[in-house]
Amino acid sequence: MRYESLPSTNSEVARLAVEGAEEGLAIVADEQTAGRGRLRRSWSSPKGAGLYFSILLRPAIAVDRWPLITFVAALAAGDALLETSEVRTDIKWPNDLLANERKICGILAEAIETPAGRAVVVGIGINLTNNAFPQELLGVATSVAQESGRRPEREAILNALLAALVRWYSLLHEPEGAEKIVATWASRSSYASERLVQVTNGAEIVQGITRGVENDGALRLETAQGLQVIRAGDVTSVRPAIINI
Ligand code: BT5
Repeated sequence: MRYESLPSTNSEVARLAVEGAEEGLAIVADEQTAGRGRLRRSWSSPKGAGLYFSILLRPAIAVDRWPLITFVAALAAGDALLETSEVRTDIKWPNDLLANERKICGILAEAIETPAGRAVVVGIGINLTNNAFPQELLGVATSVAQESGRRPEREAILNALLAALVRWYSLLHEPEGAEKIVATWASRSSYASERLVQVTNGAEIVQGITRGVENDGALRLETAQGLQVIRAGDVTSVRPAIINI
């Protein structure tokens, strides 16, 4: 379903899911007036400047594997950008796609209760142009137009995204699928291992070196206090301190 404008495609899919919509219901909007990120943050969604997309999933896998749905979305969006626009992306745990270290795509997976059981709404926002970035995003965000040097082809990106989502989501339901998804995800993420990072989760801040991901998508972090398994938070890269002698 396509809309010119919606507050948030995730909210609309969630509303229809509660009314009984089936798995695969997908919504695209030209603009969002209240696009959301994680933790009540906002997702800048000006008209025509991005692909704002959400899909309803009713996964038939153990709930402890549901965090991998974010990985499925990141792999699918990465495929779509490479196949259609020759834009290579890096993945920052858990859900950001970066091109040249700037955010080109954000993913928001939300679990919801519906009469037909628990479901997930997966929202994907891909920046197509830089045209309407607000001031605060200028240094941290990028777009398909900027990275490819070409006019972004929204329909081609959407079609490739849908096809890639079907591929990776089907794999998630196969034996060994989760392991393959985690391995591919790690091979596409410069943050997955040997990276000095800071993880912020509310008031809690830890620093450490990343040591891969668990089979449910949690990040292993080697800190001064030992190995920690991180399930939520924001990761930022830390440059090793240069010590003057
Ligand atoms: C995300 O959250 O990155 C998830 C974004 C999901 C957006 C999609 S669009 C379709 C669907 N419908 C919705 O309402 N949402 C989904 P998070 O990791 O919390 O990052 C949010 C932060 O990214 C903000 O606080 C800003 O710093 C930054 N940001 C906001 N808009 C951006 C943009 N267009 N491009 C790059 N960075 C942005």
